[in-house]
Formats: sequence, structure tokens, C-alpha cells
Amino acid sequence: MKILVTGGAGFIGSNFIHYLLREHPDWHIVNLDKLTYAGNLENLSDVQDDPRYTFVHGDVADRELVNSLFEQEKFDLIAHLAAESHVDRSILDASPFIETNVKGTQVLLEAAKQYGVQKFLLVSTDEVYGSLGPDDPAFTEENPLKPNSPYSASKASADLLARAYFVTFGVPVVITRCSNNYGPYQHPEKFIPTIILNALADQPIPVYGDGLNVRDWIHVEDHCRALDLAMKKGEPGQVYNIGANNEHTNLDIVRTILKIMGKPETLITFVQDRPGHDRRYAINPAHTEAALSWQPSVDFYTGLTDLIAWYTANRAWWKRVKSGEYREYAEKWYGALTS
Ligand code: NAD
Ligand code: TDX
Repeated sequence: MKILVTGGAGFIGSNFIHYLLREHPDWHIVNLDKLTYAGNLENLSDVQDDPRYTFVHGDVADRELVNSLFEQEKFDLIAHLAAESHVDRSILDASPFIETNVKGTQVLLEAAKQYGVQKFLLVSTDEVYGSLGPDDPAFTEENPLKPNSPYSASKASADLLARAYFVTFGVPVVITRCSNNYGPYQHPEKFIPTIILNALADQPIPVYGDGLNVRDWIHVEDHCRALDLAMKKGEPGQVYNIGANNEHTNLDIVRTILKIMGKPETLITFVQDRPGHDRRYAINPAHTEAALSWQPSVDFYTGLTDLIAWYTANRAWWKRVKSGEYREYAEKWYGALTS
């Protein structure tokens, strides 16, 4: 099998590539990544010389480049993860979100239509469903899409484009909508890394608003296994919710992490809320569990404890991300990076 993974230098993408190389020793993986601030080739330094892995530096929205890749290689599968992924950044400037998440997805769908693939996996998000009230049932695949941030609106647009390419052109699209991930290699701008890294440095931990927003957390390994199954067993045109039935308020998360780390709750600092901040996400994964025979396996407390140990053991990794030095690693091979 030959698979094109987009966004493989990011958090989930790099975990997914490690997962695929481990689980499918005979697959060849091409990783197309633009190396934005969120792309870090150091996440994949252990596999860069693996003959089953090839890195291509480029933009998914670059039609010529994408088409030239398909002219050179016959891809059996596409796993499309590349995206601008941070809600706060989309509030400051939505443009790159439209370019990458909407146009980039359309360019890839068009290539899949023209050149043909066995499966096109679109990695979408629970945020496309919008926000739940405290007593609402968890999102099922039948919930309407009601995105609230420029990020989630751009992801919903990609999600709907994928559906349209399935219905109109028969592109074998499988869509997954996963809840909040945590695990190794997540960019320090996201919530759980922010908590751990600030706590390690005895720095204040910024909690938006009243801290009572609810997220439904899943370990990235459980997400990767579900993505692999969705590629293998997912039915074209279908949507698969992925979640671990693991809802917590943000304040609960901070308190749990501080307790594991033996740090004081005085580090908690309430700051101005995120505009349009979704109150609650919760995923009902029943359809996916039944259709793909998938179950999450990582216990949250154990996953968080292991992650804290990972950040403690991998100081050099996150220090280089925070200082910007991780960019030098890629620039050695690919020249100056633009975004
Ligand atoms: P990330 O920000 O860590 O990584 C994104 C990667 O995409 C980076 O390597 C970046 O360089 C690359 N990229 C960005 N623009 C590109 C472009 N134009 N062309 C090629 N590459 C480009 O993101 P993540 O958290 O790993 O998320 C991966 C995917 O999973 C995204 O599609 C996101 O919407 C989705 N998702 C994430 C979560 C989560 O909790 N992190 C949950 C559900 C779904
Ligand atoms: O410093 C912070 N303080 C804080 O209170 C940060 C960075 C976040 N928060 C809050 C906002 C959210 O309620 O924590 C929660 C999680 O925030 P993020 O890590 O920014 O994630 P979220 O906005 O929920 O979106 C994430 O999950 C769905 C990913 O970033 C998306 O890419 C994915 O689609």
C-alpha cells in the first residue's frame, strides 16, 4: 500500500506516521507537509532514514505540486490531516484557515477524483457540531453542523466538500470527527501542554473565563488506531465519531495535572475568555465502536501521568519548540521556511 499523509509533521500526524510504520511494515508513506509553525520534523527524526518513509515539503493548496505527486506515484490511500488547527489563531486571522483547510482540502479531493484512490480519509473534528448545553446528549453523526469559530467553520466547510465529492463524483471519502486529543508532540500552544509546561516552570496557568467549559479528551494513540480502522473498514460516504466518553471541565483538568505534579493550585490564573468560546463538546462514539470494532484503551489518569513524564523527559524537544530552534532543523534541508 502507498499512502499520502498530509500534515504528518504535526501533533496527530507524527503520531499517526509512527503508528502506521509500526502496524503496517509493508506500507510506504509519503508525508506532505508545509512545515508551518506547527510542523516539526524533529517529531519524525527517528524515521527520517526509514526506506518506507518519504517527506515532501509543500502546501496542500498548491494544485500543481499535489498533481505532480499523483503523476509520480500511484497512491492507494490519502489520510488528510494537514490543517491550521488552533482556534485562538483563527480568531486573530482566519485567512490561513480558509486557504489550508478549505482550499487545500478541495485540491486534494480534486486530485483523488482525477487520479483515483481506494479511500480518502478526512480527519475532521467534533468542533464542526458547535456547542452543547450542560444536559444535551452527546453529538452523534446525525447532529447538524453548527460551527462557531473561524477554525471550526473552515473544518466544517472541508467536511461538507468531502461529502459533496463523494455524492457527486463518487470519491471514496470517509470522514472522522474526533474530540480533543492529548499526547506526545502536541504543540505547546494547546491547553494540556500549556498546563504541564507552565506548572514545570512554576508559571501561572491561564484558564479562560470561568474554567467550566467542558472538553471530551482522548489519547492520540486511540485516535490513531481509529483512523487506521476507518481507512481499512470505513464505508465511503460515512462519518465516524471518535471519542472516549471522557468529559471534564478545564478547571478539573488543571487541578488533576497539578495534583499529579505536586504543584499548588495557586498557579491557576483566570484570564479573559476566548470570544465565541464553545461551552461543551461531547462525542457519542457508539456508531464507530460498533461499525469499526474500536474501543479506546488508554485510561485518562494513566495517560496524563505518562504525558507529564514524557514532557519531563523530553525537555530538549519542547525547549526547542518554544525558542523556535526546531525550525533550524528543517531549514538545514529545506531552506528558509515561510510561515
Ligand atoms: P497541528 O497543528 O499539530 O499540525 C498540523 C500540521 O499540518 C503541521 O505539521 C503543519 O505544518 C501542517 N500544515 C498546515 N498547513 C499546511 C498546508 N497548507 N499544507 C501542508 N501542510 C500543512 O494539528 P493537529 O492537532 O495534529 O491536528 C491534525 C488534524 O486533526 C487537523 O486536521 C485537525 O483539525 C484535526 N483534529 C485535531 C484534534 C486535536 O485535538 N488536536 C481533534 C480532532 C481533529
Ligand atoms: O491557555 C489556554 N487556556 C484555556 O483555558 C488554552 C490554550 C485553552 N484553554 C481552554 C479553551 C478550551 O476550552 O481549554 C480548552 C481547550 O483549548 P485548546 O487546547 O485550544 O483546544 P480546543 O479549542 O478545544 O480545540 C482542540 O480540539 C479540537 C484542537 O485545538 C482542535 O484542533 C480540535 O479540532
